[in-house]
Amino acid sequence: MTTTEETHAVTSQRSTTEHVTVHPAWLPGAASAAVGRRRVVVAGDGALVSTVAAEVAAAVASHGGSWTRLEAGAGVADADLVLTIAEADDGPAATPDAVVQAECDESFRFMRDAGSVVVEAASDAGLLHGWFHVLRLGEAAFDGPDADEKHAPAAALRVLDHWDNVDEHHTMGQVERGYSGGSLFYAHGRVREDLTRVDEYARLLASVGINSVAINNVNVHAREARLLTDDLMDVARIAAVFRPWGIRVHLSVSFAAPVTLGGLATSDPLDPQVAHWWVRAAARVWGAIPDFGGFVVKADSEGQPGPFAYGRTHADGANMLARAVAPYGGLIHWRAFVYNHRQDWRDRSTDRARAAYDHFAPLDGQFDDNVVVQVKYGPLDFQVREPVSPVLAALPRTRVALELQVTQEYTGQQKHAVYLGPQWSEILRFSLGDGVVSNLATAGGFAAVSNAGDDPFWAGHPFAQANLYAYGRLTWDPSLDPIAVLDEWIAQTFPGSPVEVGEALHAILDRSWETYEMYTTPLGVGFMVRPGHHYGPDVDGYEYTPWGTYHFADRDGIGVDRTRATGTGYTGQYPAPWCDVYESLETCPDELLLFFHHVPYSHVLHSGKTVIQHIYDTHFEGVERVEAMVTAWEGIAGLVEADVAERVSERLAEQLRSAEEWRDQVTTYFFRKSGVPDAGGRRIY
Ligand code: GCV
Repeated sequence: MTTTEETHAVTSQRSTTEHVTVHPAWLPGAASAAVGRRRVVVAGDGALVSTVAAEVAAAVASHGGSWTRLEAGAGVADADLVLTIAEADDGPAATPDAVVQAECDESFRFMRDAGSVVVEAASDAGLLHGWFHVLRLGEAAFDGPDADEKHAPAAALRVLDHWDNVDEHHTMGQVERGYSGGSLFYAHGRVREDLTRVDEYARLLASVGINSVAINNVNVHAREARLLTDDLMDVARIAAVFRPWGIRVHLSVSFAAPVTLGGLATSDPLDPQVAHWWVRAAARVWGAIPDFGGFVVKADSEGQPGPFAYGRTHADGANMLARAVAPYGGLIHWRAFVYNHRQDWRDRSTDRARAAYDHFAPLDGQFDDNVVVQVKYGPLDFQVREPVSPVLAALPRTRVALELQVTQEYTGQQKHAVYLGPQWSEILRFSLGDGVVSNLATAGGFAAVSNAGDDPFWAGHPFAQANLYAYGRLTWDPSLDPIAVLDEWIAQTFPGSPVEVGEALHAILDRSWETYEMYTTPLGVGFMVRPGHHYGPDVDGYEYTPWGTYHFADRDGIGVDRTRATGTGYTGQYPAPWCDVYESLETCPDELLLFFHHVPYSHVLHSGKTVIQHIYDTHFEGVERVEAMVTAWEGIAGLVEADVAERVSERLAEQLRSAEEWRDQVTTYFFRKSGVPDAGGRRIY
């Protein structure tokens, strides 16, 4: 059958929803041109094979090719591209229609023989990944030498968490730490009727291998809690939109739900009535959404309820929930972000960085198999520079997910162009015990806070789309070079652009993470942001607060002594060699010096500069680099679409203003504290 009858709509051009013209991100119509002009065969059964078929149908309809859909195992006709489910010895591998299989084999094989391509997958999810691989390669899929490659994700879980509130008027905004307008899922206090953009978003996520989303804030307020009850059928509508893209939906739930929603007197995890309440809740949820993914829980953290109130451990809490969802193959993503947010700043012995390890390391081996302990990449909170969390090495008998932040809470809030691929790559390649990735790959995976919203550019800053793209690509294959990933994003987002466009985008973005670090908080000390919204400089903003994020700058020096010898002992949470590397001033890397040590301003870094001169130099150079970004952009702005040009220009102007503000406040603050003049004699206020 050669057909265009598939019902699923495929968006490949700018779409217009609710009077907003939406940018196609990295999947513009041009992306499908190489496939669309060829003869394509799609063979096999399964819900996601139908998605692939619809994609192929749309591509050939736009570009003049042809396509055929065959039964699994049918003799394959002459074709340029065959997308097929592999014949398994023990029966069909495809998932049953309309249900995304949990943790199936998502791999695919890519074979090229004299310009003809066969993509073969064990499951329909794998075939969808294979399809997007071909789309990403474009003409290059068909050019080049014969090939036979196996592609498989590094880990089973590749999740995006949305910190979306249903309530548009929430004090934290509709999307907590969201910089891209309102929520994609909710409007006017309820789930949107029109989920067209959710469908487009799901396609973007599927194209980079994301297979799960959590659709509400981990801070679960009263309105959001009702997603689990009154609004469950609306959640089912969202799940139905994600399903054809191989993405399972999760909900964040409140540990106190048996009390707040169920009217019980307690949410003690060892109380049988509480366990029963969750068993019934799970039965309701999976009854409505058979392929529901599971629950995300932020417990005993920043005011959220948890098992501590009942003298129970986090294993007690997580396992009680895990048992309720286990019959359905559900997961509990239990966050390790647990610390005392009401500490006394006068108390130098309490170290927030220690908290997650102190709470969770003793529980290793006590969590049920369907609990995934979700660990932020650093011990504090998504700072521009932190050491990799030692918790990732402390739970060898636990499923663990590494949590990253695509939304740029502490990295410029999508007003600043900051490509985070290099940061994530550095974390993913860091060797901690057996290596972060091998620890995660066994059974865990990756989660990240999404940066997407209902902004026409999805992410506020058009360049922030690159972070969403890179999160998917790097968690599928952490060995990828983040700059090569950026190159992929540029090629797909600006197809057919003159070569200068790509060059300028690389000039702006390749080292933008480092640039942001230069003009903001120095040498790993962190924070120095305005309290509350976390944008812009305020060196002492958190210094005398209960949040545990201090720099301890005085007239003589700066930094947090986290050594075993004289400080909080945090270095002792690391396995060898890091416990010693970080302990010693001789071996501690410059970029983390102030995270681990309190040193005088005159301390000489490995770079040969004093700490104070490093602070001056990096802040002046950081601003110069932003000026160079602006110049690079001005050179090509006329070569890209007008709305993109306008948005980027406006954001770069703000980045420059803000970088100057950071430079002037930070250099002035440390000049006033230390009394040491800048050797370069530059203007300090
Ligand atoms: C959703 C940081 C953010 C909070 C966020 C929290 C978390 O503290 O500032 O907005 O809460 O992390 O990860 O739970």
